[in-house]
Amino acid sequence: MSNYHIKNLEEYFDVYRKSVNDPELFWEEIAEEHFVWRKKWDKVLNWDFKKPEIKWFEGAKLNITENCIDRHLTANGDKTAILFEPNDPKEPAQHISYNELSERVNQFANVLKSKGVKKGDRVCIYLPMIPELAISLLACARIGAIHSVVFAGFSSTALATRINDSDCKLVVTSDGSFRGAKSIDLKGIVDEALISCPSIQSVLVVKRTKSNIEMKEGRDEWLQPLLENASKICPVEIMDAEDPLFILYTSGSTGQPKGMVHTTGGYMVYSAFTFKNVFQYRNDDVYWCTADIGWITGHSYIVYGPLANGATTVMFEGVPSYPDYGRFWEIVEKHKVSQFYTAPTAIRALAKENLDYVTKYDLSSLKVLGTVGEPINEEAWHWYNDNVGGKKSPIVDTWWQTETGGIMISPLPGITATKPTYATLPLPGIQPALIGDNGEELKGNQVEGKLCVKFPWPSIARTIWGNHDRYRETYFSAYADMYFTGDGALRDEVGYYRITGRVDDVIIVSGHNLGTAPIEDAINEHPAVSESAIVGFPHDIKGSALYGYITLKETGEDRDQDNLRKEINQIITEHIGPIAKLDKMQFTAGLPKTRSGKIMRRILRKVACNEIENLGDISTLLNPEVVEVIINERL
Ligand code: 7RM
Repeated sequence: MSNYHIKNLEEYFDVYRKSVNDPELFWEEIAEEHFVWRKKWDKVLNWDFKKPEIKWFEGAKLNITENCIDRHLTANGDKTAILFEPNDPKEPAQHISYNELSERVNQFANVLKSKGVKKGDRVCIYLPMIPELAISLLACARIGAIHSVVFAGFSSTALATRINDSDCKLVVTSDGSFRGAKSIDLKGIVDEALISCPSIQSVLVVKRTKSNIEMKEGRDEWLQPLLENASKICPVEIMDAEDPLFILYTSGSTGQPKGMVHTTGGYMVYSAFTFKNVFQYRNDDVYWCTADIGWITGHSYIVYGPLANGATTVMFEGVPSYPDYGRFWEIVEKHKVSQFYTAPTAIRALAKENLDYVTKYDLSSLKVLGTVGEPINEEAWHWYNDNVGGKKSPIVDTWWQTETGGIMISPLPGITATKPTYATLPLPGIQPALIGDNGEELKGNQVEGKLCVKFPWPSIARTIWGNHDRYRETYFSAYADMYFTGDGALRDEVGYYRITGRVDDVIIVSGHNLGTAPIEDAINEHPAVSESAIVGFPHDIKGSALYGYITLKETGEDRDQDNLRKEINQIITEHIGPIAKLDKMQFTAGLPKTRSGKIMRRILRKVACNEIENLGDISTLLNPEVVEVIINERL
């Protein structure tokens, strides 16, 4: 029996048991049956969390693009691999078949080679959500170059920091990008960044917006003419399973981002296996993940996981609000999307708008809904379930991290009974542990602690680029022999996990440890409240006191603020107790967020503490403009 595609709950428990009892045998069978290897491994797993060192499929040889492209060509060459939906609904969608993808990746790979890019070189990709973005990842992978995608909403400073950290040789960018009604001058941002990036030798520019840009002689070249002259055949570079596939930067507790390094074999196996199971992908399904490829979700679940399974994966260039708030649902109807994967922040934003934007579209093609990136609150979960899924599409609340490479805890749709706000059960191969205040593992159910993982899985990041010490300190030093996630979680009476939020977000008020997440959950239950974020600030008597930033729904905007403050503290008192009442409440039009929808509490904390001189680089935010408003209106 193949363990690869789990079809019912009994099978899940059976497969899970096998994966824990003999992880090496379990992953070996999956790797063997479902992927193309040029040479098999000598050893399935070698690991030591103390060093830390983790190696999967050592000795094996492969190329991930052979698995994502070439092997599908004989039987499925005409199938759509990438379904590109442009920003402007009037521009036609593009159906890129596996055959066409193969040719375009090979041409791109040959262009990279002609620029002197070799195995192990780092290539920075700074592109909007256009087909060339996915193609450039695969082109790098084909020749063994390590891609480092930088989200094309980041500033020149953030871009330069990332290019320099890993000494990239080449940048792929475009003239500009379309985002709703706006267009952004990407090339100008690259030019500014490159003033301080000595390692960059060439810049390849995709023409997208046709805006006027400067091309630096000897460094910059338009990509399209080079592609047209390049061969459509490019033999793969044979990679070791543990050769790096990509670097992806994630923000840390310090200003310096962490370049998480993912390697080839294990990442491929795990991203493909989890894609198949978490989305229960079937041959004719059209799958859509709305994330940007500049985020790990896009790497694993727009590009590698779906393509390794021969799936049709939608790439959307635009935003959910353009030309109106019905855009997501219009696309679902138009392409008959079967699986739809998005972030809670997007759901909350859309839930604020008129329901007509949803109901006017036929969403009957949907079979599975997914969320990722942050805890989903109960209200948003129900809105998604009722109005998008029509109460018939299971919601997979998927918990994972840039560091984990793939989904770790999630329901299997139609198999695991869902429970709002719960990520439910660990996927096969994942051995979570909850750790108590004294560093002890909390066994049994109905416990709450810090979320760790006791055993390696194939797609765990192997190091931080250029800083293995930081890797050890951040993830392997808090608890012996465990990977520490930085998140808190509880396990309920049936063993379901609920992620409660980052454990760094704890505030001690008069000696009481208060997590920000439960307080925010309570506040968000107020009918006038859209979102909230709590931080601590110094207080003479309590040590720390609570400062809340609260955004209101449209219906709440004309409410009397003093009354609202009283009602909100009343709800907090009911849910948690008077100790958790807020000393200060600032109503604000928005909260500063990362591109994946995570609230940047670091900034809010500084504002609450009046430390507004040194906010660090805020340009990586989705909405840096709200910071100034928050500063000006601080209490
Ligand atoms: C995939 C991704 C990782 C952090 C993680 C959590 C939070 C992600 C969920 C979640 C509750 C979820 N990578 N997080 N998914 N919290 N429920 N389903 O998001 O590196 O950008 O972020 O995101 O805190 O540690 S990430």
